[in-house]
This record gives sequence, structure tokens and C-alpha cells, in this order.
Amino acid sequence: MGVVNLTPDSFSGDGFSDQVEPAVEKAFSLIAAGADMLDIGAESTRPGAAAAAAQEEVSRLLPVLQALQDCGVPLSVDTRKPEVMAAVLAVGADMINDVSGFSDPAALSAVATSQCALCIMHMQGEPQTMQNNPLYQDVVAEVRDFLSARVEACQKHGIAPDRLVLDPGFGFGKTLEHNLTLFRRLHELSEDGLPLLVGVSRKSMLGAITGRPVAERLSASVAAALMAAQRGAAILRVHDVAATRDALAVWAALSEE
Ligand code: HH2
Repeated sequence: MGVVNLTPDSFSGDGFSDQVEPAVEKAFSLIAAGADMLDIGAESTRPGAAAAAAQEEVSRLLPVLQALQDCGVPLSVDTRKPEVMAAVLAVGADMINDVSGFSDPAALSAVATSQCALCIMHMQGEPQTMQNNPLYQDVVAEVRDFLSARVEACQKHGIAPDRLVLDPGFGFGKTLEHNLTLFRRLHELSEDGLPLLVGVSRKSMLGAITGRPVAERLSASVAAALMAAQRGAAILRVHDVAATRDALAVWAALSEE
């Protein structure tokens, strides 16, 4: 899954705010590099980011989604707002990726009547303050319990489990130690057989491990993506598609009998 950020303030430094053409070009370059799907977001959720208004998100997203309608890969939209979900589903979005796990009471109703896929992510707190002092008794159990509860809520809304993807939410209300524990025990999160999405690309946990700034985390991101795939992740959310593809191709070739 290649990331396209339509934001002025994404942590990864690759956002295109209000610039439709470069964003669409970026999307096509990710597809050419081997992305099987795209995740398009119009609100930064980096720690401390200010929330974007729903109308602002919609006006950033719609022209890009329309330009990508025949791009040949499924389009996921990264949003927490039911109004935005409804607007992007009306122009054919294939998946809604909600970093709050569809916690807004109206969010599941917004997606229930469509056939879209849902990515349910765990986050402790809100982007504005989530990294202030994240606390868990048992991070794996709490993330797993949250995800199970959201799967159950989906079922109550008539959303079939085969539409669901789960994500522990690396860096979202988690210390380095929490992130490392979740990554090492990733297999414990896919217990009910639902596919897992992992997004660690360029994140600060990789900066903490390598001591490198965000612009120099390519090798670390590829290494982490590869390990996530080896631990069963079905979808890798990455900024650097070509490099990740190469690593996966080498792994696949060298693993064959
Ligand atoms: N990470 C980011 C945003 N959305 N969605 C899912 N499901 N999983 C993630 O790990 C995830 C996500 C943060 O990355 P990015 O979009 O590059 O940054 P920003 O939120 O600052 O735009």
C-alpha cells in the first residue's frame, strides 16, 4: 500500500496540499513502482497535528480520487470523519482506513451500506496529545481487546468480517517500548484470522533505533516492512514502494525451495 498524503504537515515530509496534479503524479508513480493499492489521506495524524475540517478534507480528496478512478488499483482513504467517509464512498473509494478504529458513533453507519473494506486501527488518545504519556498494563492484550471489540461492533452494523483489516497502529499513543512489544508479538494480533496492516514506514520508532532523521529512514523502513511481512502482515503501508517491493521480491525468491 503506497501512501499519498494531501496534507501540508505530514511527518514524512511528502505531503501535497491543494496540488492535485503532483499528487496524482505521485499516485501513478507509486503504482508504477509496484503498489497494489494506495492510501490517500488529507489530514495529518502525526503526534501534535491539528485536526483538519471535514470540508477541507473532502475538497482535497475528491479531485484526486476522481483523477484516479481508472488507475487500476484499489483506493483507500485515510479519514476519521463520517462525513468524509460518505463523500469519498460516493466517488468510489474501495477502503476506509480510520486511525481511530471507527470510534465516532456515526462512522460505522457511514460505511455499513457500501461494500467498502475497512481498516480498523488502534490509537490511544488523539493525535494532538497521544504521545504525551501513553500508558498500558499490557499493550498487546489491550490492543487486541480493542480490535476485537471493534470487529464485534462491525458485526452489529451488518459489516461482514471479510471486509475487515486490523492494524495495531504503530506510533499512535505508544512509546518505543510499546511499539517494539507489539511488533515482536504481531502474530498474537491476527488471532481471529483477519488480515493485518502494518505501517511503520519512516516512523519515529525507526528514528529511535537508528538515530536517523525522517529523510534518512529508507533502509530502516524496508527492514521493518520485510520483518512485518515475515510475521504475517498482509498489507504494508509504505512511502517507499519500489525499495519495499525489491526487498519482498528478494525474500520470496530466496525463500523458495
Ligand atoms: N500511519 C499514518 C497514517 N495513517 N493508517 C494506518 N492504518 N496505519 C498507520 O500506521 C498509519 C495510518 C502516519 O503516516 P503518514 O500518513 O505518512 O503521516 P501523517 O499522518 O503525518 O500524514
